[in-house]
Amino acid sequence: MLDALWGWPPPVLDPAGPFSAQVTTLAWALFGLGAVVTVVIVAALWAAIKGPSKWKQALGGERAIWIGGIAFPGVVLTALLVWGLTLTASLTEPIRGDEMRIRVTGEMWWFRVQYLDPDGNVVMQDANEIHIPVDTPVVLELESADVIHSFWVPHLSGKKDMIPGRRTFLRIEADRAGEFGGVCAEYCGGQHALMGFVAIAYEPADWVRWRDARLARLASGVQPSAAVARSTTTGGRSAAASQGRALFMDTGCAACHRVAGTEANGLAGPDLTHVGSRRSLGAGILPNHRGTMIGWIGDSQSIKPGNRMPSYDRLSAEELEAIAIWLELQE
Ligand code: HEC
Ligand SMILES: [Cu+2]
Repeated sequence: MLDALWGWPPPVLDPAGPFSAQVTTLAWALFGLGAVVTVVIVAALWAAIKGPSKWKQALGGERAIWIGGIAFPGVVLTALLVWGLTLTASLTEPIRGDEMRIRVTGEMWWFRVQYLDPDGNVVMQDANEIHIPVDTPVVLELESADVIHSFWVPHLSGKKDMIPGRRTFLRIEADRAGEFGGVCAEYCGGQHALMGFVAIAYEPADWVRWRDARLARLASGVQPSAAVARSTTTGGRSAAASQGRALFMDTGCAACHRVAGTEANGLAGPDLTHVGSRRSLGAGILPNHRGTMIGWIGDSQSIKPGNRMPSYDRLSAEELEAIAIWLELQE
């Protein structure tokens, strides 16, 4: 979540994968060589203007400026430019072969996530988080539904703009399991600062288990009733859950949100098929539990003013809780 970005060391200096490690190395090299160039230029100026006369003779006044102030910075900065461009070209290379593919679409102010098969067909849908296996390069296909956004998980890669009408690519890879926070890194309107994201990296076997569980759930196609049945065993909440389901379908939620296996098929908002297992709500800004779910549905306009979901303050506390209970079961 967003606070994961405020730790020490800052994530840009704490790479968790080969692509971000390259970016970090480049950043240190830019910083270090930038400092060297500055010192050399100042020294050349000093030698040219104020240096002892024997230095002036050796460097010939103007010659110091030509060497230290023009030739040296020219060579160093050109080398850094070539290195930087080569690196960014390799990070943003499109799909080559059988890499794992995930399409991420920036929307005001959240991220749509679609897992693709090798042919580019959508296999699973989600929002505001991606789940990846460690030591596996993943190619993200970045798109935008409205304005320019930018995708950035500093632990895992560089940042790349998401541009309307165009598809860009970004390679990410994790070398350790864990949760890595991300943000939109290009100002995109009022709630830009609250447009966050979580990347979750698993050991490969755990990732396969995670994926198979999701695919099995999707294939069963009956998860809501199964979930309600399951809730009976976890505290007799099935009445509330089925009331929540009915409210979800009848109060307009289903027009904007999709829950696979139900009649809810809206596309304007985040896919809620797996919202119960999400780490966060509101695009990375709230931890996900019953209280925040109720708060978000009842009053998302206070939490994230101007976001594209209306506050449901006309629903009673019981109704909000019933919807939250049903959504919790959508794992
Ligand atoms: C007009 C379309 C619209 C309607 C109607 C709507 N939502 Fe939303 N909903 C959105 C949008 C857009 C977001 C993303 C907001 C953001 O993060 O900027 C969202 C976010 C959410 C989230 C957080 C998801 C996440 O992963 O962060 C939940 C939960 C949610 N809505 C539940 C509901 C429920 C329950 C209802 C009905 C009571 C409802 N929504 C009605 C558009 C809608
Ligand atoms: Cu933004």
